[in-house]
Amino acid sequence: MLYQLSHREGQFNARSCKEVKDKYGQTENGLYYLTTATGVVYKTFCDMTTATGVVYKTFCDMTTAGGSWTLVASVHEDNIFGMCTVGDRWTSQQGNNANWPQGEGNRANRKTFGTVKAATDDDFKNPGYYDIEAEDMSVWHLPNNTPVNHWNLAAIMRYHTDRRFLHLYGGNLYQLFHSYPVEYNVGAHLSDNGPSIPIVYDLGDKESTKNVYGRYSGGEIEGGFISFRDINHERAATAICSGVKPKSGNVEHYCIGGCGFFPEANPLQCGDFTGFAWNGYGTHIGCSASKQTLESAVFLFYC
Ligand code: 3S6
Ligand code: CA
Ligand code: CA
Repeated sequence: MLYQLSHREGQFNARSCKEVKDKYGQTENGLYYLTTATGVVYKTFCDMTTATGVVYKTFCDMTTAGGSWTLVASVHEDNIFGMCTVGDRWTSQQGNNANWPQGEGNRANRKTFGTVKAATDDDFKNPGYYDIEAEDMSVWHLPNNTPVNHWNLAAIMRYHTDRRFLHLYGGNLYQLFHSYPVEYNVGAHLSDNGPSIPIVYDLGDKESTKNVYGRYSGGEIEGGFISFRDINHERAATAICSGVKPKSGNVEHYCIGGCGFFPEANPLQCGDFTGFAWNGYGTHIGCSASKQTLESAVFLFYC
């Protein structure tokens, strides 16, 4: 399917792809401009003005499960050998550092970065990440450097949640990660992990999810879930375990993002894709994820 990119740009005043569909009847997948909520800003007690929303462009998936899904972020590993160096925006660009226990902190702040068209080439975080009040999430694993008009076909794993779990966690990941900070030494593995939510696969299944990660790691995970803020044996926290619920504390091999400090084999596990190349680059043996996984970005959508 080829998306038409330009004719509809700028036409709507919508806060999410759901509004683009529900209010304006748009049903085509593609790029749309969205606007964050307008609100009252108090300069002083007596002087208030209306803040205009922030306008940004992102991708809308109008078809999956009959929903309208807004792309709010992508997590991309630019260099698995760069251990918390430039490009590890979701983890830390400041090195593997115990004095930097939350790393960049970008999961729980309003900083934005990247562009929608480069979302398979670099990290992407738009204002929808914190602005949209959502119920469910959808996730696509897309090979690096895939152009927008091929996204639909190029995905290697796709799934969504359907239980409105985000209601329980403040309506988006910004709020969820406030409740479950991705921070070194915040708790212990398994006992202090964040929520694991059942998923419905749109491409892939429980078994193929195990093949996404290392062969040994496959025995440490259960497919069919998305999990948040999972902690490893050394008390390092990761952000998202895509497609899996961890059964052990070696979460650095199948959970992405992270805090600013990973004690084990310092600094080998620090990065957006943490310890995905633990037993070699793309080998898929031991705890190494497959090459396809290593060279794919993880797209996060809200509905
Ligand atoms: C093949 C991967 C097993 O898991 C890893 O090995 C894990 O992250 C480490 O904590 C562990 C030791 O290096 C092996 O005992
Ligand atoms: Ca990155
Ligand atoms: Ca480990």
